[in-house]
Amino acid sequence: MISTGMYGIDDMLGGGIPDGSRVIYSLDPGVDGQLFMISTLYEALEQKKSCLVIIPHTTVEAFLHDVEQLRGHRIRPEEHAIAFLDSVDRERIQRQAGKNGATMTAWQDRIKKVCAEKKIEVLFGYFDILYEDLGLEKCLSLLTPACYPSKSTVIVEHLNLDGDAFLDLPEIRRAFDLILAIKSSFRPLPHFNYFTILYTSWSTQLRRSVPFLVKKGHIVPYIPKIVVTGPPHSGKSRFVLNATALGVSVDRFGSEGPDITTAMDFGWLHWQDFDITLYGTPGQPRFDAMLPGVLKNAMGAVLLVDATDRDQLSRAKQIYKTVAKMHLPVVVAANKKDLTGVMGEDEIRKCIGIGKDVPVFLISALQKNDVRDVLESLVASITRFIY
Ligand SMILES: Nc1nc2c(ncn2[C@@H]2O[C@H](COP(=O)(O)OP(=O)(O)OP(=O)(O)O)[C@@H](O)[C@H]2O)c(=O)[nH]1
Ligand SMILES: [Mg+2]
Repeated sequence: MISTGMYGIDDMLGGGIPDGSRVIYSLDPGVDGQLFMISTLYEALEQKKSCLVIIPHTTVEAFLHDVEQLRGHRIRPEEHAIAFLDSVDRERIQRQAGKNGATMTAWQDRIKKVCAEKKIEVLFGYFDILYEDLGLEKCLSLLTPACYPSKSTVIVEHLNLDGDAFLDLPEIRRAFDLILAIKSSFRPLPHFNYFTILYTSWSTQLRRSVPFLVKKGHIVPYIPKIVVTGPPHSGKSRFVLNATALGVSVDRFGSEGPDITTAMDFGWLHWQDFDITLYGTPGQPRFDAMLPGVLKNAMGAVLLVDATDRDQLSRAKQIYKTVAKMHLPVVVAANKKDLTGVMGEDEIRKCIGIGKDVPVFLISALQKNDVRDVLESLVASITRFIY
């Protein structure tokens, strides 16, 4: 198993990339995705694997310079088991092959030779320029075990100018064990980048899509906004505080009672390699006009209801309708399960009109584990959402 170098992604893949797999990191034009391949390369070197990097578009020195710019520190070839085939090799291969169309065989021979001499375990290929030289079909044949020891892992970065149709081609599905597409979208946030695990040959999991940020040379899965909403006194502030490492609540002690939220609750958490920001809304009806604005650009919502308070259910229903209109992943948390007079899930579902596909959790917002269960479910829905 080799790590992608991005631990959140390893988790989604069931621990990493199985040895001997063929992987494609497909980048949409303009998307900031070069760090995916680079992160995996750094990780493989860190694990002391012997690596071959095929960079027919550039020289070794230029490649090392670019990688240093992206990652923040330099790969020192003398300290690692790393070999290169670069633009100088490409010229040499083209010269040797001449005009008799033997370029593909020349590439195969060259890769085979380096793999054997250096006992290559992981092969990293930047093949875009070779499509022009060889065409797609021949390029894919460079990925077959005829070229390298069958236990080696092969990872290819590809600039995808042909859209999803290319990744759905049967020959692409056959050629790779993992297809990871790196894309950008304007929904729900302007200019956000995300990656999608489109296909893995070793599991039948649903496709997952995860927004990410680039932070200090690393890919960080990122959920910029989850909204926690619900009727007054349902436990929103408590939920946000117990979910997060760092949270603030703008409350006041008013004539309406203690701890009434009069602005927002904010919380930040780093969890399962995700950076997540939570926004808790104030529950008083006079803040209702805020809700659609707060939900704008949210990636998911938690609706908290006090499971002991029947009088608040019509209010919860109203809020649920507003949330449902946004077509966001949503989870309902029926709170205060530790108190007496708790309603059952069926009754809550019926009174609020909760859709079948929306999970309902019976929780206590005072229990951190309960709060994390709700978030885990919501994050899973968010990553399965098609942008
Ligand atoms: N027993 C019990 N009390 C809870 C639970 N969750 C919240 N509370 C209490 O319920 C009260 C309201 O909780 P908050 O988190 O302030 O509720 P809120 O939804 O933020 O309230 P507003 O901001 O005013 O709408 C507080 O006294 C909490 O301590 C729970 O699971 N069990
Ligand atoms: Mg509050």
